[in-house]
Amino acid sequence: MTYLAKPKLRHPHLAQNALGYTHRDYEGSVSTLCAGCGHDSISAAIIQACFELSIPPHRVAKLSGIGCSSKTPAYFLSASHGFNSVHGRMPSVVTGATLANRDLIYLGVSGDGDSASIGLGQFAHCLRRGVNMTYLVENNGVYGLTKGQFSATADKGSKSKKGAGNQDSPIDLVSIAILLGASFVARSFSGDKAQLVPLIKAAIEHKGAAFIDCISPCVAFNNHPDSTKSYDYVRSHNEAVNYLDVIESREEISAHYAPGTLEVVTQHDGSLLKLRKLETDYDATDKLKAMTFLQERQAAGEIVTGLLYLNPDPENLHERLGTVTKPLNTLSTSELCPGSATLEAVNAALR
Ligand SMILES: Cc1ncc(C[n+]2csc(CCOP(=O)(O)OP(=O)(O)O)c2C)c(N)n1
Ligand code: SF4
Ligand SMILES: [Mg+2]
Repeated sequence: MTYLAKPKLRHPHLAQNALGYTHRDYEGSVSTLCAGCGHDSISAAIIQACFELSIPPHRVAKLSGIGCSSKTPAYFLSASHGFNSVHGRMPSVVTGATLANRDLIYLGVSGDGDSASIGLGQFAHCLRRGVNMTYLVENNGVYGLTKGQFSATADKGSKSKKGAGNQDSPIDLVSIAILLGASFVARSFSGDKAQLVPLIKAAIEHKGAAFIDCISPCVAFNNHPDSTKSYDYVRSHNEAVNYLDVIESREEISAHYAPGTLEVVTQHDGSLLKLRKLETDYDATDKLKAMTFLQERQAAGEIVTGLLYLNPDPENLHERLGTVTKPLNTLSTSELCPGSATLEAVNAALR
């Protein structure tokens, strides 16, 4: 992968987080994507979210597939673990990694081609199994890296840059994610950092399968007025169901949030999500209503953004499988090999 290293120079008075790290400590190499690509804005939001959460970069594992979107982990968190897998196969690699080491924070970055076309099966099984991760799709409706063919999220009738019309029905990843059992499902827009950063923070804090579909215009192949993935279209058809802020569990809830205007949802790990409701009275914890609402707004040509569904008490893959609580590489020889008596008991149970 081509990449340009960033100069080490930094302003001496950059803001520091609780760990004493600056923004620069969460950056990666210089992006080689097209100027104006939505994916770069998403990388910036990931950097901001990790900085604000004061995450030690070495505790993060960032994994991806193949595509312009899947190249982006090179452009953030250079001190984190990284794995650039095969096209559409990021979910199975994350599943294996999380089973081997449950203590890392897993961030899967994918594209609409990577997850809705070749990797649809992998996407489905990862979410239905409740893999504890943040799964982020940078959705531009095209295969950007291979020069703009329609992906499975492109709308029926939408036109390619060369004028060809798409005949197939689109796949709506957020609807599928809710249906499959993801316990945190959100949609956002790369150009809306104020909404995207808190959503990424909340997804990272969530202890289950958290999915974010982020509309991310491809300025090279899909940013014309007829495309629902263009900057202009999303800006004029965006209906935000809620504005989200994350209150980390180690901080007190500040008093300046007026009572009655907010809904605070407590997650399983004690972290709190603060939802500012609009007049639609949207309830993110009601799965059936979330699905109906999505279908209704979609039929009206609107793109609903915000936290669309949340199970505040999620169960993840480790709980379902009853795995050991320690990362596998920290298990001692006696834990790995409990002795002949235990082996004999296991064998006897199988006879
Ligand atoms: C198995 C396999 N099939 C096809 C390709 C060719 N290929 C590379 S990237 C890509 C599509 C990427 O689209 P998307 O995931 O939407 O990412 P984007 O570039 O739009 O961000 C394709 C088809 C490949 N690398 N491997
Ligand atoms: S081709 Fe599209 S998706 Fe790829 S870097 Fe350029 S603008 Fe971004
Ligand atoms: Mg794409």
